[in-house]
Amino acid sequence: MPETAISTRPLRVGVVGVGVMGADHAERLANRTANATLVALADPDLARVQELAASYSDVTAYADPIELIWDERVDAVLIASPGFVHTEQLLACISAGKYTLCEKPLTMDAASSRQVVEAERATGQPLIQVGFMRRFDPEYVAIKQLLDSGELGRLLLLHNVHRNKDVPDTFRSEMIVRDSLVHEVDVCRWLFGEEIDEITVYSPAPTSRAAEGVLDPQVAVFRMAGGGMATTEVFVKSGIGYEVRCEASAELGNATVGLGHGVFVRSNNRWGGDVPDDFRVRFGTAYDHEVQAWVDATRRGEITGPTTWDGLAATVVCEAGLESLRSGAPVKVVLNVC
Ligand code: ISE
Repeated sequence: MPETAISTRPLRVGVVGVGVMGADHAERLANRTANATLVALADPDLARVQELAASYSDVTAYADPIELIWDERVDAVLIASPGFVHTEQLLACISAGKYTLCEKPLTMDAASSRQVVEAERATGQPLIQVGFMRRFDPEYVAIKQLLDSGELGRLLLLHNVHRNKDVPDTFRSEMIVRDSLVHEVDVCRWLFGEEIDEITVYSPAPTSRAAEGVLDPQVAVFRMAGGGMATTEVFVKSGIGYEVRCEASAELGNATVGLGHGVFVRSNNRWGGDVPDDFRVRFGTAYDHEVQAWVDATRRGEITGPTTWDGLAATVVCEAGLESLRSGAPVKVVLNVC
């Protein structure tokens, strides 16, 4: 067990990346996570990281994430930097023997995800959890338990909806696959309990609000290894709000999650209610549970959430999805055991 696994005092966590999610996780660790203390923040934007660090007590600000990772005061690392710097940072965490919670995607492509899985395996110890927070959302946990109980019989189909209200014009077609659809890749593997065998990504005529050249919305179809299927609409400039739903069709019935947030009013033949603005609101409880579960498991010297293998599997599916998005044809997913 790495020396950083501790159970007698609060876990001292360093957060890498202080964008939207990094700042959100820093606040969660500082104020709402039992048995954890925020001790360091790192971001190449030194002014921003210093300003955020100064809003907490005794938090060191680093411009270089690698320095934070090797800081002896840091027991464990939460990576919330952009995906394209994850490989270097994850490899540093593995070398330093630090337990890590890494926001998705694990890395940008299958080759680098494999590199991370192999480096972690060489230590003989799982160290990294991937931030697929839907697995910690009470509604998703409930549908998982219902499906696993067998009450609805065999799962046949999943229909997912993943809508963002808006994204900057820099959010390109590839990011819709790698940063957004990747969540439903994990949900489908998790709920079916099997791998994805084939992916097709369709792109209907884009919304007029889409930036030049961006294919938004997209519809992905997965064929599961056991013969089931899943559809996912991802629409990042939907203009509605943050809507994430999952509907499961099983042999003896149907179950849906994602409708129960806020107050849905029905009156005078009309219905309506609030739609949360973004994922921090909709999945706030899931993030709290995810970070708490990671802190608790790390203090026991364990990884209990989605592993690097789950991260690698999602990267491989997304890579095939990008090929399908370009060609319009189904692409076989080849997930060789490494
Ligand atoms: C973002 O990175 C997330 O992870 C959100 O959950 C997702 O809805 C959004 O589309 C991504 O950009």
